[in-house]
Amino acid sequence: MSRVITIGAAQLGPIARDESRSEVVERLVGLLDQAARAGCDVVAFPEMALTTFFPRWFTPEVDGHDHYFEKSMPNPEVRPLFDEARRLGVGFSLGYAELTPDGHRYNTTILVERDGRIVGKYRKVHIPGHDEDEPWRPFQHLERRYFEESSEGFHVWRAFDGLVGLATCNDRRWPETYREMGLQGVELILIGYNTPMFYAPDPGQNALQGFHNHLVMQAGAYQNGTWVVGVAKGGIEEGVESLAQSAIIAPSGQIVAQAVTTGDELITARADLDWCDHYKTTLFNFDRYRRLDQYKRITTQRGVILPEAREPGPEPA
Ligand code: CDV
Repeated sequence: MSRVITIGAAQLGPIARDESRSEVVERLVGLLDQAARAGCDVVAFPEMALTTFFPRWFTPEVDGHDHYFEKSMPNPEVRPLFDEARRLGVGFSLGYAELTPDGHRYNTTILVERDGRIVGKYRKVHIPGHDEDEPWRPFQHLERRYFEESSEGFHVWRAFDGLVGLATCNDRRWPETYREMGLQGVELILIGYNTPMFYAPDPGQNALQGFHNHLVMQAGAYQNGTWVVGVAKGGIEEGVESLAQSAIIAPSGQIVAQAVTTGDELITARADLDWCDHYKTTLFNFDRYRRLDQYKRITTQRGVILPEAREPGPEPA
């Protein structure tokens, strides 16, 4: 049986602070319709795809942005997207801010199958930024104020005739993200992101945003023999410019489709999930070549521990 599926990445342009959920969902439905016409089986939407990226503003109370959070999914405003997905037979991933009934806030992404069922939920593990107001910055990145770090880890689900995983924005920079899913046999990882072009702690990195974005996702794809989709909310949102350059990456690490605008744009690619095996059974045959006993620091040590300084002495023989 052929396991060739058509994947879409539905990049979004800015979402204004006062744009309603219904207006945004209309945009998402429009992209989903385009995806159906292009023959897509699954479409990835960005991180926090229903609202503006609110962690750029400080509120004295942590619940000050709760109106941007979803208390249930699908809720009545998002329902049209699920209905359209089921009608068209196109699945999707969708990022949003989640407020649980017991008061926890997560940066969440769900995976929805072609029949409109939620088959996977991932809560962001690597939460970047800071948790207090830092007025020296031109804008804030208060994800650590408004979201908890999830302790639920990385999952892979059987969906779309393959093995599908989710990750969110900053997760894509960490090799552990991909390897955790690689060790579950992942064949397709869907990643949404909001990446400001201006990085306040070290503006020297600004010019490299596009390079770093593709560098980490291409490496993650190749080193784990998996398809990777990176999908942006790009453009200038409430005065803050964010990276676009959404991309679909093959298990070889090659980019096979890339967005050319910074606004709402669908890109697609035909993806042979069996192509993953070329890498999973050769260079990255984990079972044959990984050296577990040599990697202990990876799960037992968080920060860097430098080797002890030594007095200069004779060279080792
Ligand atoms: N939304 C994000 O996770 N953004 C981070 C920024 C703050 C560096 C990212 O890794 O793109």
